[in-house]
Amino acid sequence: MPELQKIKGKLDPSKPSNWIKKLDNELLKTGISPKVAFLNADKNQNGVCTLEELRESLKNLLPEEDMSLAELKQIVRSFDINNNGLIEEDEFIR
Ligand SMILES: [Ca+2]
Ligand SMILES: [Ca+2]
Repeated sequence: MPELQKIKGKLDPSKPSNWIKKLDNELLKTGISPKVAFLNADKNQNGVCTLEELRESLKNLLPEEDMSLAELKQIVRSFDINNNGLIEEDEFIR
């Protein structure tokens, strides 16, 4: 799962994020590909994933985890190559 490795690599290593590991396990267990994960997260199917959509999607995958806004922003930033605050499909898949 190289995309998740990418997230892990970019997160602040001084703040261990347990839920990323759990998410990794969850995706492996369910066999969801990054593309499918993105399409699921993109609720209104407009080709971009907002922070809010990401939060909903992660909440569904990991209902017991309470992710902070700061963590979510960090994830969006780690993908957001053109810095518009949104994750486009090709930013997520690449
Ligand atoms: Ca969307
Ligand atoms: Ca973007």
